[in-house]
Amino acid sequence: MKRILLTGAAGGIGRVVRAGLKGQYPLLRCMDIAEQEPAGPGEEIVRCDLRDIPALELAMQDIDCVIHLAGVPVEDTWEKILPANIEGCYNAYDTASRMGVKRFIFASSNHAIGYHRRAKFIDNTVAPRPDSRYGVSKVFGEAVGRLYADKHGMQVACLRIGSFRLANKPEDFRQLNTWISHRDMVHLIQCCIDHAGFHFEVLYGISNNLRNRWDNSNVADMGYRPQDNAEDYLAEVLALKTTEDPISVQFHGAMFCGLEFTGDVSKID
Ligand code: 15L
Repeated sequence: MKRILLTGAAGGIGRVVRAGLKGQYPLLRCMDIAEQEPAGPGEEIVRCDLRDIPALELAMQDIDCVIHLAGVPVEDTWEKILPANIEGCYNAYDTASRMGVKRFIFASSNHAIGYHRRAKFIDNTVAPRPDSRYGVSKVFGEAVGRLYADKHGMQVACLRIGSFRLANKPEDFRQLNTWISHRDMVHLIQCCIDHAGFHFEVLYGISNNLRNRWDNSNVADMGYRPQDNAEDYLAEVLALKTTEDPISVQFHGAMFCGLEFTGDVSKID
């Protein structure tokens, strides 16, 4: 994998990944709908909307591997999720496949499985249980990935990212199990780029956290060896005295689970 396209390169994770991959591959083409820092050596800058297919085709020309980070990164209205995370995500996979891209790394999220009870230690084979419209869009992105892997032989890795924070440290008690550091995030993506070959993988994007509640062991051969541990920030996190609402605290997806909630918590096993 030599020629890499990074979508969402101007976003929070995108900027860190761009910096981390700089100089590692012959080409890092950085794409976003927003303005970006000018291209450095080995970089190209592309401004492109995920709904503009001809522009996407140009962006994906001669690309070996797409890292698809673009999209709405949190819960939002359906009017915003639909074009970016559903239509845009489909366009990214479909254009990549038609342009002969061999590998696709999709930024999924823990919110694809957010309504699993936090008391349960879960692995990457659990059924989808989205906790939000955003979570539904991540389940959709994983499903499209499965389709393009099985039907078209594209190698697809879906990263269920936990809590990536710009400050590069956990910011509440839950993040002691869901946090991923910047260097572990870059390392996880590099493992997916550099791997000799795979079909379809789902990995949790978390650091080596003592309180980790997500089991990545069945994808150990992806080479992911996280170095950071949220527990190193325990005193700082406790001092923040953060609290969670009574619904969110019961589920892996936390804050998105309590949002707009009108259901019956006892029915969510
Ligand atoms: C996510 O997927 C969001 O992008 C992020 O901002 C947080 O909400 C994070 O999950 C989390 O669960 O902490």
